[in-house]
Amino acid sequence: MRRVVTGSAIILVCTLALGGLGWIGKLWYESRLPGTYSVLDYGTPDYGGPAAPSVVNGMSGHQGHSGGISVTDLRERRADTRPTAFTLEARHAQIRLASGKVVEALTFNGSSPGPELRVRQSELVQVTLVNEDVESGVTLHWHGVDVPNAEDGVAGVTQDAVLPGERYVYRFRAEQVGTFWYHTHQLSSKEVRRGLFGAFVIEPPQGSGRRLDLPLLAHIYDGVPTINGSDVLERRAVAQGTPARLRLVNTDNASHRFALTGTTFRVAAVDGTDLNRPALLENVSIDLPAGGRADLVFTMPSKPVRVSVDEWQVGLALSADGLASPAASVPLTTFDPATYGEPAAASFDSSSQFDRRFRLTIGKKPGFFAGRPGMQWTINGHIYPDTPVFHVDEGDLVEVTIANEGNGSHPMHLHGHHLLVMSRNGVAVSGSPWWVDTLGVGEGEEYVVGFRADNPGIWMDHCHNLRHAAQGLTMHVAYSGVTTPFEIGAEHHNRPE
Ligand SMILES: [Cu+2]
Repeated sequence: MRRVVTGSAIILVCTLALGGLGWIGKLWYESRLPGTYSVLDYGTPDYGGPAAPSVVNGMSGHQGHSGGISVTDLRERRADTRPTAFTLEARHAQIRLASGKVVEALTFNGSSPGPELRVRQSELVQVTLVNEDVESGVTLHWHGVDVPNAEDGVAGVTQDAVLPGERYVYRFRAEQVGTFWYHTHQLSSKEVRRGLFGAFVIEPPQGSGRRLDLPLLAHIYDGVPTINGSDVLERRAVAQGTPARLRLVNTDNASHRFALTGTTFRVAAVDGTDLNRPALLENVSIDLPAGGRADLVFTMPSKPVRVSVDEWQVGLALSADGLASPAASVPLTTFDPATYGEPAAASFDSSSQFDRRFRLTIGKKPGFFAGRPGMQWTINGHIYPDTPVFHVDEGDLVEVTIANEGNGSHPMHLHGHHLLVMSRNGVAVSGSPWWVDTLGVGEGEEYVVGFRADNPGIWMDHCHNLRHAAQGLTMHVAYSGVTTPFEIGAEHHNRPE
């Protein structure tokens, strides 16, 4: 009797094991990606309830060619003025940091960060990208600038990667005043980390009006923390009474805590958008998600002030004689944009009639990503490339609930649009209208955000911890009828992440 039971058990176990192996084999098989594919060939279509789609636009890149509009046609039309022109040459270079450490970097024009590009509102910006010797190819993405889709710089979606010896011209109108940055969007998890980025500032037509106006880009090269490419405490002479604007930019993969000590200050803008009636702050630190920005304004006091980041020794000291070295200090109280400033009318709010409502839930599950087993990032339970495609029509008012049920925090970045943050963990935003393009979503947090679908195209929506994005924490927002002739892979080896 016992032998019969044991025999049955063995058969049952074997059957389950074989079935399990078969199931795992199927998951592996389905996770493999072809050498070349259109991003619209994959993805789980989502039309956003409760509104029914007015047009069923589940067209893939293949089916959508007839009657659709190509991303290449979505460009700046008003080219009536003479452009403000820049050239950025991507090349390998050795960079010697202030401490003497040498970094094998990828640079624009020989430096990293690349040159600061500064223009005034409504100028026509023209940037010629030249790839001298970056073998894997390069593009330029204008982080936070809601450019026409053809200028968005995503390899395999809006253009081909620019290979060594090639060039590519970007042209767009600078409409938004604020602090932005540019970076490559080809193999960005490797190329941005190694140095292919820089500051992009759009001033009001009359200029910024600040005698000290300085972008401060925090980045880690080869494990070495830096600000504007310096790994020591930089000192600068600033006269008392000088109006100052510090444009904090986090170009790193992790979120960082910035501090300005020795003075009171205001957070004038977040992600390139001014805040309404920002209050005076003191001894408050500012957490910036990867890719995020904040502009701090203050009047230079008689005593020295200092910018610090985390526990880094690197920093910026400002004083009358330029010699002071105030100690690093990062206050424990953290700036909260959800309650800062005063409410003001925005173009819509949480009580508006939304045409589409989506959920974007970040999680993790065991499975295969590109043929490799492991714990994988998921969006709404799907592993890339089956992560959702949010389909929208031009003009839609769109609500997205972003929930982080995975581990760690995820700086979610939607291209081509700004998101109005309406609530966090069920609590309505009570301060200034809070517009973002990069929203740090902490573990267990849930945000409700909204945007107007007013910039047709195929747009990435991804985690700006670029390592996570390369591991599949990426998806797309696609407008009805928009198609792309570009493909991931292909002869330009397009790989946006
Ligand atoms: Cu992430």
